[in-house]
Amino acid sequence: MSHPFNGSAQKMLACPPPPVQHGDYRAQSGGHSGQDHDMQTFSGQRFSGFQLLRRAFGGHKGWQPQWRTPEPKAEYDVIIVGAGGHGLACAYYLAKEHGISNVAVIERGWLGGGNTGRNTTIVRSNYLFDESAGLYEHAVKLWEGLSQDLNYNVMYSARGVLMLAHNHHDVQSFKRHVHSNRLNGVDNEWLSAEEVKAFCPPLNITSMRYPILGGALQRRGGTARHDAVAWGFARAADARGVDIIQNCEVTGIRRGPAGAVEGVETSRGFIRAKKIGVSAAGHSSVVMAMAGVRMPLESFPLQALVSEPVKPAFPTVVMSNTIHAYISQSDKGEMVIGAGTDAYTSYSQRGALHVTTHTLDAICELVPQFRRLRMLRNWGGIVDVTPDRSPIIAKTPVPGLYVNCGWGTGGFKATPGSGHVFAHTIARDEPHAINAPFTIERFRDGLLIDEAAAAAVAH
Ligand code: FAD
Ligand code: PYC
Repeated sequence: MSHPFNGSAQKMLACPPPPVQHGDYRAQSGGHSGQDHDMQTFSGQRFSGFQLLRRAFGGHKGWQPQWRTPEPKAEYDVIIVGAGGHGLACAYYLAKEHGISNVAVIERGWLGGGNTGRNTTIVRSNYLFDESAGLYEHAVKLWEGLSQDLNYNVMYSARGVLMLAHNHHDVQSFKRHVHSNRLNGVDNEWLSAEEVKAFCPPLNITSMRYPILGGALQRRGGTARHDAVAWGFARAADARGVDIIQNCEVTGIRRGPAGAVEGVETSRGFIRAKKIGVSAAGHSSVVMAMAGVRMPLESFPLQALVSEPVKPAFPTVVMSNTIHAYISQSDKGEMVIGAGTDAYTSYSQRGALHVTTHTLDAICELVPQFRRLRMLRNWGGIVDVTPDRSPIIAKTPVPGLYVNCGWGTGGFKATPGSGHVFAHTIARDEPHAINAPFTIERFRDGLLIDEAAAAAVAH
């Protein structure tokens, strides 16, 4: 599958490299031994306006590949299963913040080809409970400086996320979120129907089944460029010595006589490690079962679709739980649209047609002029959903095994924050204060973090 809504952004970002063999550009850049080398000295390829100009005059020849294609080593300090944004971010922060760079990220397909490359890129932190506000706000703060940190334009665009209220219950629920968010230092504000219209003029606020009564606006919310996030973390992790092994499926997790992990069986042989972090999204329960751990997860297909590209016409991100649709405009001009999961569990990366037609009905009601838009393509991803719609980022009952999963329909927004606290959990063998509540045991102990309402349209 190609990236679902590839846009003009790619022209601004250097494209991912063709695969090169281990060593190819280490030689060019004078060798590399891990954490001693920062991105600049390793690849000699920091991106800047000056570099773009210089390369333009040279016909754009000489850009180096952005990451290596190494052969797996026999042993690593840490293995991360899954090269989505979360796994790559974790590897990056392991190297950057904990000095652990003897790390492999093992990916059965291509990096960023899972939900990271299939999502609709909404970023926000307007969750109800203190625990979630802490986690998602940690991520938003990292988003705000991420392009600079990675030296890679992840195109974080704080264009606002507006959640529409269409009935009395919505009004009460969103006002409760606004108050709760503000108490937690998270920006969110209530807009009247007229203020909603002024903020997003294309919206039809009156002549519909459920007229818009107001909305909750998080101005710092918005979007980021999904594939750039995967590529930026991959490049930065690779530059710090992390091996990203693509086309390598984890088929088993080997445990020793005392129960601790010893390494992973893969389609390219056994790889030893005393610590394994699983970040496999929709397939988390499958991978965890390899170590004998049963997860409280269900996996569903979630779909999205994009229209033909048009000129800038939609200024923000709009979500409506009640009529069940959400929409934003990509930088290329496509309307990026989605709604809920299919009603049945499945591992098929496609979904039912009636879900998309229902979504488009709702979009035509919200923004009547979009009736004239043609839809270009749709796709699906497999999302891993917990009973309380909050993630799990935790140690597991198996020594040396850690898991980051259960993000369901809403984990893209958390990518840097999740990677950051998961790296802490693996490096220190104890959770960061921010992810301490997000255990597996909460489903046994009843300490749920019920974010079904904040999970919004998609659940
Ligand atoms: P992934 O990117 O899926 O990475 C997991 C990787 O693990 C995959 O690449 C997979 O190939 C690999 N893997 C699995 N099994 C194995 C194995 N055995 N061996 C090796 N590798 C393996 N979230 C938001 O915050 N905002 C949104 O607007 C939003 N919209 C969405 C729209 C859609 C249509 C979908 C499907 C999801 C959406 N999400 C959204 C959710 C978001 O995409 C995910 O929560 C997030 O991207 C998960 O990131 P990840 O890195 O954990 O997973
Ligand atoms: O979590 O904001 C979200 C979201 C929107 C669409 C899918 N997930």
